[in-house]
Amino acid sequence: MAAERTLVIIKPDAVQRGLIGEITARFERRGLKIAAMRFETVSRETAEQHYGEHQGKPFYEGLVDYITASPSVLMVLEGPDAIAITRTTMGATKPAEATPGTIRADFGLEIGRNLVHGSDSAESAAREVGLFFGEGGIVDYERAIDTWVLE
Ligand code: IDP
Ligand code: MG
Repeated sequence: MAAERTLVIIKPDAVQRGLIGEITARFERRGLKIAAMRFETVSRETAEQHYGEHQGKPFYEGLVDYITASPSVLMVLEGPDAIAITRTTMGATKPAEATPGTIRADFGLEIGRNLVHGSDSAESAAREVGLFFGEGGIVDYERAIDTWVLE
C-alpha cells in the first residue's frame, strides 16, 4: 500500500529519562523512516490545539501541563501502514494494559506518563503533521534516498 505519514511525540518524561534513542530505534527497526524530526518544548497554545479532543476531560489540564513541561522530540514517521504500525509499537494508552514488548509496557507504569504519542487515524495524522510541521521540513524520503546516495 502507499506510504502513510504519522506524527509521533517522544514526550517529556521519556526525554527526561534518556529514552530518545531507545524509542526512536524501535520505530526505525520496524522499517519506518524518520521524515522529519525536531527537539522542542511544545507551547501551551499548540498543546491545546493538539489535544483539543480531550478538552473538558478530568485529565486535560494535567495533560497539557505534562506535554509542555520540558522538551519533547517531534517526528514524522513514514512507511506503509505507518499510523497503525506506530500505534502497535507504542502499545495501549494505559501501560498496565499494554502488551509486553511495546514501548508503553516496557518503559511505563502510569497513564499520565506514557512516554509517547502517535496519531490515531488518517484524519488525525494529517491534522497533527500539519500542526507541527506545517512550515515544512519534511523530507521526500523516496527521492532523498536516490539523490543522497548518488550525488
Ligand atoms: P493515546 O495517546 O493512546 O491516543 P488518548 O486517549 O488520545 O490516548 O489520550 C491522550 C493522552 O492523554 C494519553 O496518551 C495520556 O497521556 C493522557 N491520558 C489519557 N487518559 C488519561 C487519564 O485517564 N489520566 C491521565 N492521563 C490520561
Ligand atoms: Mg489519542
